[in-house]
Amino acid sequence: MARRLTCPYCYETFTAREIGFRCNSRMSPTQKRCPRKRDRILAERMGQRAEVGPDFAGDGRKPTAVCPDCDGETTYRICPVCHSTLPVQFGMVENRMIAMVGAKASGKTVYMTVLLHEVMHQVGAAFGAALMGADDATMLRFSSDYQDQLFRDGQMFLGTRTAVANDNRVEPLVFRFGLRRRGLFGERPQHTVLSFFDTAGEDFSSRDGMEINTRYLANADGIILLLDPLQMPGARKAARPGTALPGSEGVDAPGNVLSRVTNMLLGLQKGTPRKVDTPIAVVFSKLDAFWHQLEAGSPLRAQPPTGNQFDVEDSLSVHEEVRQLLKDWDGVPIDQALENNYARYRYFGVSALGNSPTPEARVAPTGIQPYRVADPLLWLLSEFGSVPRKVRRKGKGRG
Ligand SMILES: Nc1nc2c(ncn2[C@@H]2O[C@H](COP(=O)(O)OP(=O)(O)OP(=O)(O)O)[C@@H](O)[C@H]2O)c(=O)[nH]1
Ligand SMILES: [Mg+2]
Ligand SMILES: [Zn+2]
Ligand SMILES: [Zn+2]
Repeated sequence: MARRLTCPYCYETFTAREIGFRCNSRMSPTQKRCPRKRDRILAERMGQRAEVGPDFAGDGRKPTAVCPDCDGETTYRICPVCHSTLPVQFGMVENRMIAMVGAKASGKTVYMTVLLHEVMHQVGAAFGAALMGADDATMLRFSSDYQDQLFRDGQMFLGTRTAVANDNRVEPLVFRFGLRRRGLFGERPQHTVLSFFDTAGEDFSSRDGMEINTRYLANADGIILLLDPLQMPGARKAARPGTALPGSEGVDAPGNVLSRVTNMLLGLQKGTPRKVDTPIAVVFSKLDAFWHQLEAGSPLRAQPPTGNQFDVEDSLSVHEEVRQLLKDWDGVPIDQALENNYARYRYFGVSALGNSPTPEARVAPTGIQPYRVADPLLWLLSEFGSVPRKVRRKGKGRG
């Protein structure tokens, strides 16, 4: 059976052959030009109403095709299901979908924004990596809806619109992650297409919302589950005085979100029940509210190692430290649920902002000081084999 590819925009799957084409609507060698018009499927599935060239079928395994109407050659390849233009080299480079899930107000949107910003700047530079939007819409949307609001205007986000309220759509941000890797033939860039989608917390507490998210989760290659310690009764009381606490009305306990996601993933399995194989990064957010409680030698107070590899030993010590914290936070059931149901999980502790926002929902005057935000992504990339691992001690278990 031909390998199935997943569209980074709609998460539907298809074979390379089924990939379609879109005419570029330019003057062709035979002096014809296809008019642009609205693409009904693109409008319905992705909410995009711009006028575009006509779509046509061709052999999607090839990088180009000739338009039957105008004889012009096009390089625009489109998803056969949602008609989004696929990233350059789609099907030829790694394509990884990363789903971000978590309860309402757990910090998903803030975290995603800071994570992508960091990888585009500091982390990317240290890693010899580049991250760029795979398409104009992603670039525009990432800067105007996310980056500017937080980094330029210093404003927190309103709750993310639920998929149900958004015409049953989820709109992923699609990036190309390029890493210079030294190989046999000198340095050559290795590209991975990364698709991130940020859900609304409410989507995990309603059946309809859950259904829409099922396809996305089922086809995700990695999951980032954000858990907010400030929403855990055992931790809330230990938060630094003055921390902005999330309201508890309508908020799902972190353990409940995990159960819903787990039940859904297990429900998709056919045959003998086994553990979920999708790697899941279990990320505790807003760590800045707990630093005062951690011992001076805690790996969650240390600066993460730098370098251009994923540091396995450091990651495992953070993992163990979080597991210990879970005991104080009445989070042992979370640990058991992960151990029983997931073949690959890893704990992380991050602070996207480095400080509590002001009561006016603005970035603190000290600015945004991200802590360990890239760790979960680097772990996932190392699980995919897209980022090299650094193992210091022998026999220290799997990375
Ligand atoms: N102390 C602290 N608070 C944070 C941090 N990140 C987010 N918050 C707080 O958490 C609130 C919610 O963050 P969002 O990222 O909007 O949460 P969300 O998970 O996207 O919420 P929904 O879209 O409603 O599901 C923010 O307005 C901040 O008050 C952090 O790193 N530290
Ligand atoms: Mg949000
Ligand atoms: Zn044409
Ligand atoms: Zn698609």
